Amino acid sequence: MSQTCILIGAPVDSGQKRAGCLMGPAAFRVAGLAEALTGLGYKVIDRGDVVPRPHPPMDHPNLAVHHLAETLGWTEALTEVGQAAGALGFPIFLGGDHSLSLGSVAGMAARAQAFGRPLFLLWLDAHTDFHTPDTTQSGNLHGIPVAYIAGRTGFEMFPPFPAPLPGHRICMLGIRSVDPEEHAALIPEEIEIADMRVLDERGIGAPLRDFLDRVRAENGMLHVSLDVDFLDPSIAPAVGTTVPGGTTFREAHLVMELLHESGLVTSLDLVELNPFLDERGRTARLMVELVASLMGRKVFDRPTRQF
Ligand code: 6HN
Ligand code: MN
Ligand code: MN
Ligand code: MN
Repeated sequence: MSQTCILIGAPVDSGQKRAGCLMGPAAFRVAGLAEALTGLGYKVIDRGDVVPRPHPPMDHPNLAVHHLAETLGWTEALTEVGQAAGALGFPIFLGGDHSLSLGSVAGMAARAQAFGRPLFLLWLDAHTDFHTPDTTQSGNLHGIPVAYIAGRTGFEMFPPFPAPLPGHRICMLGIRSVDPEEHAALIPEEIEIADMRVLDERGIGAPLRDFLDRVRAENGMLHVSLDVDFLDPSIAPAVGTTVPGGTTFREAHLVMELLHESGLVTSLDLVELNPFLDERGRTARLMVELVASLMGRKVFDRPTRQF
């Protein structure tokens, strides 16, 4: 892992209808993200909040779609900022709702392409976010980023995604809410979906280790996108799209610890935190603790082979 972390504030709120995610970057800062990383020995550069590119208003044949122009403006700006930051260190995108991943992952894909390495994606979420602008019923564009990343058609108004990811380079953990249109589109895909049933049966470590083996075998770069609703609402209430039956405190930390030990992670999104819905900052603080685990905090420093 790179020794410099670059914090990129992405106060995106246009991908859904419940205002508040725009306060996310500030909440992560107040919860001590930079201090946690510095405490682990990293150099931290906070480049402040990104400003979306101005974009002319745009309609979509699917009349449910809203804030398309704003989403395009964010996508363009975050792609550019992400790619530039990725040349300097380990980018951490502070969301903002999940539509920010349209830009963050595009930037990381462009960086991986420049390095001549394949990009892999770990999607930690209750949802698959596999709609296109044509299939979304809610019209909320935080529900579309994985389809863009995987190269589905229906994104002609967006910048072409740099080197779309084939399904075998995408793994989803924590899934428990899939719309019928997403389900139909996912069936023929090779995307690995470890939904909650799989995690109940196999535990969370096994599918993750399998995926990490594949990343390693191809010398891949790994982007992790962490949606607050990956976590059970009882421990992480500050999100507009809670779904019961999410991952526990320890399951989430184990994911982060395994990711750290793999040494494969090269960028991170923290998304969907809505501080307006939080209880005294507990969700923001939990997210910061999870980042600390991902970046190397552990109770005992024992060799991996002991497990
Ligand atoms: N997220 N599938 C639902 C929709 O409205 O399209 C929920 C999307 C949730 C988005 O997890 O970032
Ligand atoms: Mn444009
Ligand atoms: Mn999501
Ligand atoms: Mn979600």
